[in-house]
Amino acid sequence: VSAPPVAAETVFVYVGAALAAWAVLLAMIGLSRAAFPSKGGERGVFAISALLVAASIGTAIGTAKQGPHPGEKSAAASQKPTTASQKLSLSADPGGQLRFSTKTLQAHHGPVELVLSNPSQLQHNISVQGTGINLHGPTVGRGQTSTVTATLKPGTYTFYCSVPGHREAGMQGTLTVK
Ligand SMILES: [Cu+2]
Repeated sequence: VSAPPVAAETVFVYVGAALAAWAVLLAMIGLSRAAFPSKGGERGVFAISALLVAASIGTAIGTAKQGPHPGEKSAAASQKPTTASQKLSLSADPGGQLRFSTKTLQAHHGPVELVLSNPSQLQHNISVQGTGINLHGPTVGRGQTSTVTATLKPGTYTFYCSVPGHREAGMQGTLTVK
């Protein structure tokens, strides 16, 4: 990549303006001097005209080839990691025990998605509690998933099942957010 797109567009404008000015100049000279162009000057006038037209086309192609501005592309790319949420997956005990597949989860601060798959015959959900929040995913039956999303600050949280009696019986764990 040679020149930045803005510079190429500016050059194109200048060349276009020069070409227009040249055409106007030729018309004025042609009107004021009946003999114009003289045999000696004819070749020079043609060469300058051809040069300006070629330069105009050349810069137009150069401008078109630039495509999207590099600045815009990198801005879009840098936005992605901040908007995408972290997905933490866990499951309920398939045999019907009141426990999750893990007692501990870790995440970086920011948007977090907790996804519980429930292979058990009991109804369960995934909930998260900590510094100022207590959120519940939907209570779901066998073969379904319960999801809860939250934007979490660094700290220690508890993930649990809010179906009565389940948390007390052991369906809970610690989510550490750094
Ligand atoms: Cu439960």
